[in-house]
Amino acid sequence: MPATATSIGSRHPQSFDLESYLGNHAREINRALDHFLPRTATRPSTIHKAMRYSLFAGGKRLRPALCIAAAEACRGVVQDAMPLACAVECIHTYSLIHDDLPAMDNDDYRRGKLTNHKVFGEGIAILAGDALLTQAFEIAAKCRAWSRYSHQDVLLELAHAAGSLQLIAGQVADLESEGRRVSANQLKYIHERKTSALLCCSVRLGGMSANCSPAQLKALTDFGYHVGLAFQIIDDILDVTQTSEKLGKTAGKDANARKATYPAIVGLEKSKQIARRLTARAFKALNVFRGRAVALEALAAHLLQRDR
Ligand code: GRG
Repeated sequence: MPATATSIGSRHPQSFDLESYLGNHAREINRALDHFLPRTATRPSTIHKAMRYSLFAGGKRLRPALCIAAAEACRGVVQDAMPLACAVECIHTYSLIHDDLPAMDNDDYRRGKLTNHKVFGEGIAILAGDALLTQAFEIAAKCRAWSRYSHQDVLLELAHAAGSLQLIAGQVADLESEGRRVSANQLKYIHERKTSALLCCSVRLGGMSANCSPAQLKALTDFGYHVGLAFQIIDDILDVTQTSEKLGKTAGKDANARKATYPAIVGLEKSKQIARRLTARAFKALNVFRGRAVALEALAAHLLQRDR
């Protein structure tokens, strides 16, 4: 059943067919990614096969969809947002490949398929992640610039989200917290960086691709931050409530690795409550768009209600 923007109390009565929206955009995103990446036959073929293996393994494309939806809320066009949407997906896929490595989360399945290192070996998997991260900056460097936002702004945005103060910081804190007692505040620190930073970056870049106003950028930042936190809490809930088949990755890993999660610290019901509260905060941030952010609303509702 398509999620509707009305289902979590949207102010806009019209229903929004998110399933078609995500399906149509996923096809466009896949076409654009295919265009940006070197062909598998390009030497050295192994690395391009490995990069494409994980990139086209069936990811939900939520970050690029958020990027495009943010551009639309700011009256932008898909074509301008697309390179940045693809850059974010490349960074996301790199982080998953590296996260699955034996030295990190050591997982055999991702996106319903064997993980990159299981197919290509650890060395190539590390390099495929490195190459996708680099590819993201190449794609972003080739995009157009806008009167309010230069290439430098766009590149800094990506570097900040992926760097040692955000994505990497979250992963470091996550690794160091394994098997330890972690407070709710420390967990929030991890979620802000490991998950929220890239989601926030996705919507900010979408806004920038539409030459958004400073007030719109601020609203998108607020939206992305809260949706990102809710997203990770739901991910942790799914890890304990869903099967590996449904998730396309090994379920129950957090508990087995004695990982800090909201369900482990505050319980399932309270975790759901917190995710709902964060999503409501994200909704509130969209007020400035005066009804033009329907896709962002539907996406936030969907992320809260998703089952995989
Ligand atoms: C830099 C190695 C490194 C890691 C950074 C992103 C990350 C930290 C680790 C990956 C695993 C993880 C729990 C990430 C948090 C964000 C998250 C829940 C990712 C899964 O995102 P989905 O559900 O995945 O959008 P698909 O496969 O659909 O794209």
